[in-house]
This record gives sequence, C-alpha cells and structure tokens, in this order.
Amino acid sequence: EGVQPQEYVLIKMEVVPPFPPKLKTMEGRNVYLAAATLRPETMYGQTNCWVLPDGKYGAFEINDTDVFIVTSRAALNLAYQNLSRVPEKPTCLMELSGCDLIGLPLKSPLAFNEIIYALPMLTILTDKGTGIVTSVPSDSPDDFMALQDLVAKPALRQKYGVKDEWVLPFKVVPIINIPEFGDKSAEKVCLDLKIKSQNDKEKLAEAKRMTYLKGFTDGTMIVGEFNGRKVQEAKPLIKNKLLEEGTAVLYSE
Ligand code: A2H
Repeated sequence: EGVQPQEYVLIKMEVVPPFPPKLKTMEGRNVYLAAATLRPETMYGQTNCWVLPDGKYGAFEINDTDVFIVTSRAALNLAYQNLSRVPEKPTCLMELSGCDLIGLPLKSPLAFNEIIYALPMLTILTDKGTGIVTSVPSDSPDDFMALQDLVAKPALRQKYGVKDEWVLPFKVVPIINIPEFGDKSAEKVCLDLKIKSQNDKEKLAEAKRMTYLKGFTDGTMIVGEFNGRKVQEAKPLIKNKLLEEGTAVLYSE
C-alpha cells in the first residue's frame, strides 16, 4: 500500500432480480457489487463488471437498505468510513466466491448498456479497492484485454461458465476523444503495442502509462451531460453528480 491514502469512487452496480439461488435470501434488499474506480467520468462506457473467480467476497450491510458485495478487507475499511450498518463493525450476510458472482446481471449508473454482466478477470488484486472492478474497454487497457481474452477464447468462457451472449457481440463504447489515440484509446494502444493477453503485465503497464495521463490532460468527453468538455473539467462534475444522486460513494484506503 502507498504512503498517501488513495481515494476511490465506489460505483454501486445493482444486482437485478430475480436473484440466483445462492443469493436468494437477499432478494428484496438493494444489493450492489461496489466497484472501485479512479475514472468516474468513464462510467458511460461500462460494458461489464470484473470479479476474481477464486476471490473471496462477502455481502455486507452498509445501512438499513443497502448491501455491498466486496472483499472483507474493504468491508472493514468501509466500516471505519461510516459505511456499515453497525459502526466500525462489518456485518456479513453471506460469504461468496467470485465464481458465485459470474453472470449476475447488473444495472450500473450512467452506463449506456442497460444490463451488464459480472465476468471473470484473472489479474484482480484482492488487496486493492473492493476486489470488484467496473469494465470500460474504450479507455482501460486492462479491461480491453480481459474482454478480448474472453471473446477470443471459447475455452476460457467455458472454464468459468461464461455464456456467449454475456460477451458477444463485444462492442467498445467510445466516450472520450484523445487527439493522439482517437475515440477508443485503450483498443488502439493495445493493438499498437501488440499486447497478447490480460497477463502481458509489462506491456499493459506501458499501455496504461500512455493512456492514463493523456486521457486526463488531452481528453474530451464525446458523450453525456458534459459532451464537449475537457475530461479534467468533467471528472469532478460527474463524480459529484454520482455522489449526489446516491449511485456512488467515496472510499479511501
Ligand atoms: B479504473 P490504482 Cl477507464 N485489481 O477504473 C485490479 N485493478 C483494480 C482493482 C483491483 N483490486 N481495483 C480497481 N482497479 C482498477 C476505470 C479505469 C481505471 C479506466 C482507465 C484506467 C483505470 C475502469 N476500469 O485504472 O492502482 C480500476 O480501473 C488505471 C490504473 O489504485 C481503478 O480505476 O491506481 C484502478 O485500477 C485503480 O488502480
């Protein structure tokens, strides 16, 4: 962990009923996969959610109405940030593995896709954020390659019980223009660097370095309420909008 605390926006990705058998006892509650992001302005381009198949998660009571599915480590941090029904004490309704979450249909704020699915990503770290990641393949090289892997490898889909209709047809949603990279910066940089898979760590680090700063300094929104505004300006506005409407919360670690 870094020396400076990192502030994330937690996106509340709502589990759409009917719940599968494993989650059935929670039906009637507002259950969310809570994804940690540094890029709230990219939420228009969400195509799916990522979970770690072997990851350990739990369903934790955040207040009288909301339940967040996150790692227990994140639940403890949340409990010390006024995000637990019982102050400073996480209350876990059920333990879940990432495999239990694959295929859940979700409704996520700002996403142009009305329903998106939880899918497996093999490089998720369980000691960062909530262990849940929202996927924006237009602007995140990690997300683009993990989705590309699922699209290109039927055996990978089969291994994790991923239905074809959850990933095909794979459509990147353009949301931000970067003069140097166009409207799908992550896709372009992954192709330019000839990145082979989500496990190509060194090249992905380079791709992230190339797109992340450029997106912030040179990017312009091409969709949504702040269409035409620089990413730098739109970012805090979109973040505040999500926080005000209650579809996201702040989380630090
Ligand atoms: B970002 P940092 Cl469009 N394991 O959100 C792996 N990755 C994780 C994670 C975990 N446990 N928790 C969060 N993340 C991802 C959007 C995005 C992100 C875009 C472009 C770049 C980008 C959509 N995915 O991150 O190490 C989340 O993905 C580039 C680094 O704390 C989160 O923001 O800097 C980011 O990594 C946090 O990474």
